[in-house]
Amino acid sequence: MSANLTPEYRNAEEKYRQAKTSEEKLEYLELMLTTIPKHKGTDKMQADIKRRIAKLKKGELKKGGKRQLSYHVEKQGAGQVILMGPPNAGKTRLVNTVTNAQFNVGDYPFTTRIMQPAMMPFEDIQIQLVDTPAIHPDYYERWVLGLIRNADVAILVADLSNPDILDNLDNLISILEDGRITLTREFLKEKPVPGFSKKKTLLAANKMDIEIAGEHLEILKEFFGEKFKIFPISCETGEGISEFKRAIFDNLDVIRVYTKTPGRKPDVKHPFILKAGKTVEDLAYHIHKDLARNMRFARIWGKGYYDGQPVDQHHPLQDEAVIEIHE
Ligand SMILES: Nc1nc2c(ncn2[C@@H]2O[C@H](COP(=O)(O)OP(=O)(O)O)[C@@H](O)[C@H]2O)c(=O)[nH]1
Ligand SMILES: [Mg+2]
Repeated sequence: MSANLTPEYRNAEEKYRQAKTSEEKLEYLELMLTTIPKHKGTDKMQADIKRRIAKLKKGELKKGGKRQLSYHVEKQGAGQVILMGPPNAGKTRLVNTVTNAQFNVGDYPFTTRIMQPAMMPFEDIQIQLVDTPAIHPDYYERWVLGLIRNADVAILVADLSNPDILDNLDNLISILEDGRITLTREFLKEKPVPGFSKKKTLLAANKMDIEIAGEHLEILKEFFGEKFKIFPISCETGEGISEFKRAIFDNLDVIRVYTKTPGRKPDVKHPFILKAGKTVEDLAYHIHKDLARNMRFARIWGKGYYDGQPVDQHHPLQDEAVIEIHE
């Protein structure tokens, strides 16, 4: 039976052949596994790829497990947001500015060598930011791509003081495209094709305090203004930072919902965090599945409602709504 291999698979296989480190080999083996057509004719090949993956992973573990093959940051808070960008754009300084982190910032490239998660307080919740090493055609860590695929939202940090700003972004975007990651302006509704990711991305145009910045911002808007929402900021002066924090929250597409019991004040300290578009019933289920089953109706407080307005279980929730569920 013919295997009918696709160009994507052949490309991954070619890259696997050229790969020098086990990390790279593993990455391409995994890509081969996701791109290989799944039918009887490729059963043997699939098994062979899996065997090679297992062998590689085992070999790495034997080395003492110090050198991790894949990196993962456990999600915390209302969502995980990854920062990415060329060297010296100010990724780390931006993380330090909006969180309590004090990661190393340097005026030389590749100061950041590992991923660094930190929590950003936003009003009454916390959002996780993940700082990463730079992505540059001459050098980047392949595992950063894995982190980007996993994050809820990405922030692309551009350096307005750098005359190569457009080239740097183009290079980064094409590195990600090679890694089957497409950056998008909005969340896309359709299901992604296996092996490919689309990542909602905000463009932070940093270093607005530098003299040439305004000029570069105009150029940036001209070339990338349609592709991304652009947020001009400065970590030096704080310009645009609070609007940017708000935008991070808004773009996570989550809502905060507070619950109350009849006759008591709402619990404003501990919002439930749900995906936008969820209903009263989803909230009830989140609290306890019996509650979802037994609820008769709910009362709602919030913008557009009169206090305690009754709503049924299918009612969609909005950010900062207060809900009282009646069994
Ligand atoms: N003038 C100015 N310098 C900045 C700003 N943000 C970062 N920098 C500087 O740019 C350099 C690189 O910053 P860093 O956060 O290490 O960049 P990273 O490589 O992207 O993580 C450091 O010297 C920072 O102090 C900013 O808004 N304005
Ligand atoms: Mg850094």
